[in-house]
Amino acid sequence: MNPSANARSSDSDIPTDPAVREALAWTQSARFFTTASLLSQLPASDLPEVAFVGRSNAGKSTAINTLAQHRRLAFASKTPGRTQHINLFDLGPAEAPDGRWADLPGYGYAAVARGAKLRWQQVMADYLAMRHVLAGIVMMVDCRHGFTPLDQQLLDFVSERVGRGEVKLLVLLTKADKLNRNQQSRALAQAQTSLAEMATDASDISVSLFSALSRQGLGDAALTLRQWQQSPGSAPGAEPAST
Ligand SMILES: Nc1nc2c(ncn2[C@@H]2O[C@H](COP(=O)(O)OP(=O)(O)O)[C@@H](O)[C@H]2O)c(=O)[nH]1
Ligand SMILES: [Mg+2]
Repeated sequence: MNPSANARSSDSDIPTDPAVREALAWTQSARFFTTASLLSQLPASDLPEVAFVGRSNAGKSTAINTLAQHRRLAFASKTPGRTQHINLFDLGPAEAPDGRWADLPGYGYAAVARGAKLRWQQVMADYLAMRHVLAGIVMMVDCRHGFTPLDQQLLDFVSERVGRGEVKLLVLLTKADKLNRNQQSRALAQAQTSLAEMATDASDISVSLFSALSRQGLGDAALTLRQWQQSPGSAPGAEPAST
């Protein structure tokens, strides 16, 4: 990846907040590391890892590519359900990566053969339950649909780790450009209400509107990911409460 490509944005796009600029420079350092189709193939690691999850077609690949400012880092496929493995990306300095992203297979795509679908849901479930370095989860949800039953199942599945503060959660309400201001506020309020049920004193849960098209929410998402990398909180009790 060519770092000078970061200067691509038009003037109005350049964030003035230095913290946002720094966070975006960091997310833009994302580069492909490796692919695993079995949990046992994942590298042993102590880098804080963030998993990207979402229903097929929710905009997960597009969100990753937008954060990374990279057209094809995560393949935004016209055939959803095709990415049936875990892709890992490294972040930070080339010689000393300081964070990692895991792009998990999208779920809920009906045309994936039932056997393969179950197997992949199991790989994802095992990853989310057992990956020790997992510091956070970014869930992409189409803002027009809100949480689907499958999204809700995944949230239920991770609620214990999230509730303990071991794993942080950011929900990106994607494709926000498809809604007007009022609809956006409503979608955000609804998602906040659902997520409030998961909140505990220890949890770190946030939700934000996001659009790859308008770049709405991009700076905030980058800031959150940067903060997670800097204080992963994977050692329970090691972190002071933030509120
Ligand atoms: N209007 C709009 N379309 C988007 C946005 N993000 C993704 N899409 C479209 O939604 C479809 C699915 O996106 P993709 O990233 O492949 O979804 P994935 O299956 O979750 O990885 C594609 O046609 C994208 O162009 C967005 O922010 N705005
Ligand atoms: Mg995809």
